[in-house]
Order: sequence, then structure tokens, then C-alpha cells
Amino acid sequence: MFRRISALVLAGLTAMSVASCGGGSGGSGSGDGSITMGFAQVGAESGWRTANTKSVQDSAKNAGVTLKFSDAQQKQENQIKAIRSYIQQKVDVIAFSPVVESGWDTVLKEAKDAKIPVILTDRAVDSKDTSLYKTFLGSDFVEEGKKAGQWLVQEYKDAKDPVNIVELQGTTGSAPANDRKAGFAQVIGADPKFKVIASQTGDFTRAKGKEVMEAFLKSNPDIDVLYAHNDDMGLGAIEAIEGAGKVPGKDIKIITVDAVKDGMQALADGKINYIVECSPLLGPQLMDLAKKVVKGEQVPARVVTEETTFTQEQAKQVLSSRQY
Ligand code: GYE
Repeated sequence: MFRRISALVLAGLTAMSVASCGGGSGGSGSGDGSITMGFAQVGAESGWRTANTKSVQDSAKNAGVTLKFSDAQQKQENQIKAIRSYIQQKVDVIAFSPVVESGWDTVLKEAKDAKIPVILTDRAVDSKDTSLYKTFLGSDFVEEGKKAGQWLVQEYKDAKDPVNIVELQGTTGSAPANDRKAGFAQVIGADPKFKVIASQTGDFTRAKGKEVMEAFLKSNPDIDVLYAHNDDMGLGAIEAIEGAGKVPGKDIKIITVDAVKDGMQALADGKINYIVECSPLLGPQLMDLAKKVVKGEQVPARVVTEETTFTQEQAKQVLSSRQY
């Protein structure tokens, strides 16, 4: 009897220690170095996001990181709930891509108090207190907006007439929408012939991009250029442009950001004119950073993703080898 009880107690203790392996709050994880990450994803709004989710999930597997994953369907309150549940579950590290920039201080403070390190990935927050997170891994969205503007300035360098631009913005209040708009405006603002005649959010989705472009076309007979903050909205807009009997890439020149496969295909087909790349393949670097912060090692406060741009000719060359 005693032997049976002690065996049960022992089994219970073992189970507890196994359970706590991934749960050392901010500790160094289990002896074998494995860690548990809670990841609060934005949603599944675009091809970029799908590729990003796959990258995070695949890299976690490869790195031996146990991943708890949630999809917030583009709603901040869902992300906050997910982060709180990761805090309760005492994960080793929380990573998330904040849907909007503002309103994170309270929940980030809760993670800090629970001694769970937080990594921002893809999108930034505007919190003044940078001790609320360990690092921010992702693109320089202002730079992306500038690259889009620079192509336009070059493309219309000899034009004397006004260039009428419509803009499809990403999710209102998100870092990529704010920054891609700002970078673009900064570059084209140097020449008054560039006029943004309409600018509205398409929430980074194809359906919204189409809907808003239809409205733009109805109220503006003379659109020269569309600048869409991502490929998906650009692809939706192409349907609207074709529906209105115009030729995308010719009657209306199109610049987008991301360079996912469908976007690159449209670029190679001549329907988009220029794409600024934004890489979603953040998973491997995220897992490296996570392991370091859980061990208490120093990491750079900002890790910027390397990216390029594509013309129609370049798209034709790389299309077959595009991973996402
Ligand atoms: O450009 C867009 C996605 O945050 C960089 O979010 C990301 C953006 C990306 O929905 O397609």
C-alpha cells in the first residue's frame, strides 16, 4: 500500500515537474533547453499573413519550441485576451504582432510583472516605456513607403501634368499603414505635381481593396496611379479596375507592398508595375531571439528585416523560385 502511494506521489511529482518544464515564468525553461512560446497572431487577412504564420509554426517545430498559437481576427481585444491567457499559463516567452500601435501598455505591464519576456514581431507598438518588451523584429515600413514613392518619382520624372494618386491604406492605426503612408508622402511631397486625391483603408484584404477601389473609380474619373499598402488590396483593386473597363498597369499604374506569389504573378503579367518587398519569413530569427531572451542574454533592441524591390522584369525572373 505504502509503496503504491509513494509511487503515485512520485508519479505526481514527476508530472508536475514535466508540466513546469515549459512554464518557468521567465526562467530558463527545462534542462533540455526547450521553451514554450505564446504567439498572438493578427489574423489571416492576407497572403503575407498566411506565409508569416507558416514561417512561425515551421520554425518553432525546427527549433524545438512548443508553440501556443492564437489568431485574433484583426481585433485588438482578442490579442489582449490571448496574451493574458499566455501569462496565466506561465509560458516562457510571449511573441506577438500588434494589430494596431496604441493601447498595449497595461497588458505588457502585466507580462513584465509576471516576468515573462515579450518579443514584438512584424509590427511595432507606440509605448513610451521600451522596457515593456525585449526586442522588435520586423521590417522598416517607413523605408518601404519611401521606396514606393521613389519609384513613382522616377517613373514620372518628365511629366509636367499633375499625377493623380489614390491610396489604399492598411488597417487603420497599424504600424505598416501609418508608416507606409508617411514614407510615401515624404518622398512624393517634394514635388507638387503628385496629388493624393483619395486615401482610405482597405484593411489589408482583397475584398475591401476591391470595394474601396470601386468607390474611388466612381468618384474620380481621372486616376493615374494606385498605391496599395499590400498586394492583396492591390489584387482586389485590379478586379475593380478591370470591372470598370480600364487596364491595370497601363491606364492606372499600380504600386504595392509585400511581394507574395499572387502579387508577383500580377507584376510579371503587367497588371502591377512595381512591388516593394516585405518579408514574412520571420520565424527562424524569432526562435533564435526567443531562446536568447529566455536565457536572459542581451539581444539588440531592434532587428530589421532585409528586403528588396521588384520591377516587372525582375518578377518574371524570380517568380518560379518564390517561396510564398
Ligand atoms: O504587409 C500585410 C499584412 O504587418 C507587414 O500585414 C504586415 C502587413 C502586410 O496583412 O499584407
